[in-house]
Amino acid sequence: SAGWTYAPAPENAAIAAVKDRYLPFVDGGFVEGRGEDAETFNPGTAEVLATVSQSTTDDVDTAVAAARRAYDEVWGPMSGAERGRYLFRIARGLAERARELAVLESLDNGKPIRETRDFDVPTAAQHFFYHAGWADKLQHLGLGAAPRPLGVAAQVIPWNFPLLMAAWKIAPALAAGNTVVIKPAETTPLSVLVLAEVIADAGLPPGVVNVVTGAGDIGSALVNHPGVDKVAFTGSTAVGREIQRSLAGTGRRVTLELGGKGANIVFDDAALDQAVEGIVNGIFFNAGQVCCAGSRLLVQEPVAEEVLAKLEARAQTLRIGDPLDKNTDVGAINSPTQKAKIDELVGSGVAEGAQVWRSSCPVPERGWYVAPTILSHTAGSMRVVREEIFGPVLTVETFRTPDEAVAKANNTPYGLSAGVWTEKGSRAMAMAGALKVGVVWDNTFNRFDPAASFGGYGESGFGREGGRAGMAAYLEDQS
Ligand code: TXE
Repeated sequence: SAGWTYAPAPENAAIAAVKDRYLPFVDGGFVEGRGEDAETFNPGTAEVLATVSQSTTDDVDTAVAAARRAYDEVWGPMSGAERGRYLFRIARGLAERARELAVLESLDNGKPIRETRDFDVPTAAQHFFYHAGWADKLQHLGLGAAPRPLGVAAQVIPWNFPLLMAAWKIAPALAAGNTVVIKPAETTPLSVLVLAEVIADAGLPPGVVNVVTGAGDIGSALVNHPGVDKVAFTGSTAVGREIQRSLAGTGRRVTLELGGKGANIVFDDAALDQAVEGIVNGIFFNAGQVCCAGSRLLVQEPVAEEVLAKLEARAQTLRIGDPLDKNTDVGAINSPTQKAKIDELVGSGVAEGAQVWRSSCPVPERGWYVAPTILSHTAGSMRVVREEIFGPVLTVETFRTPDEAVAKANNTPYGLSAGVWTEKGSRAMAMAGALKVGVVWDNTFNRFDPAASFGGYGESGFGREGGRAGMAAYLEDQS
């Protein structure tokens, strides 16, 4: 989509992309963490992929101090134009290492190489290109003084889009003049540590970006560190709530991007084959491990049977398996914990009376896989309809009127995304106005642009990433 071209990968590309051991990146260098090493796994095979040196809370102190010094002495005072040049270099560095990063991301996360190659990596690069363009524009936005950076940003990201979430967090922070300490998820640290190499190669001053490794305890130490001015978190609603509670009264700025339970709403006048493609993409992209996944299908009664039949036929054609195989449509689930959560929720749906359709495509014996699953005859009270499953599992409900569709779509504590499928533009706009979500797709799904803001209502969190609203999250205004 960004115009990259990809040469065929060499035979040993997978091996070449992975080192045996990775180190945290602090104050401009890759340094041993003071904790005990941890392993990261290849979800496609359940085998150990690499060893990662782990940060401790002392390492968090060191990283925050480095970020503070870099902010005070170099990055904060630097002109926007100069910061923009660094961001362009990072973007180009990502594009140059795109194939290696795509392979590494597939190996560490389990998602298909087609997705990492065509989506995750180019979209991450686009994000840096886009924000590079903001850096020098900020000085001329209004009448008053230029908006100011906040200082040191603590950023904690999840495992479902490791590289892309790092780009979403780091690019606007740097463009605005903040420095960063970021912690990737413990199951997917590798691509973010390669991004640190790209950042080092781009010549960024030491301390501007720091990557600490570790699990939730290190995430907690980072976001609660007194030397931090701004916290940005993407992850579970439970941890988001905990962060909000622990930061209450500190005056520190927080944005939270949490879970979702997106509705994909199909009206009877929709182009049904196109809608089916969108539904498939909405829930089986990244095996449904997507906060804005279209995990609830709401389909208008007259076409419900037809849509379900088409959907099952289409889902049956999806190839499940080796994430590195270019023909794979649905890869592995990131961790055995996540797979267990998905299996448990599907079981609860069955126990509560839902009807289950599951793809009969063979699933590899090793690794953590879940075949595409569709639960119909569901009710709004069932756990599978209420809770975020975060897997390749779609629930199906029907509706008669647009009002009923809105009521059902909004009947969730979340509010991140929705899709509306209709040939009537006026209806699409009216629906968008009535849906309490941060993003509505019309006759498409899961489309992203760095210029468009992304974020949610209610238990999906608050604050936006991307676009002008995303920049505002890293700036303080003065008149
Ligand atoms: O999330 P966690 P988990 C949802 C999804 C998934 C569920 C659980 O439904 O099944 O959450 O996933 C760090 N202070 N989403 O358990 O624990 C952690 O190390 C600070 C939706 O993996 O929230 C990791 O880096 N940080 C979501 C990150 O938080 C803490 C994406 C996310 O892990 C911490 C991921 C603490 N106390 C899961 N505890 C989305 N919005 O897309 C953990 N972490």
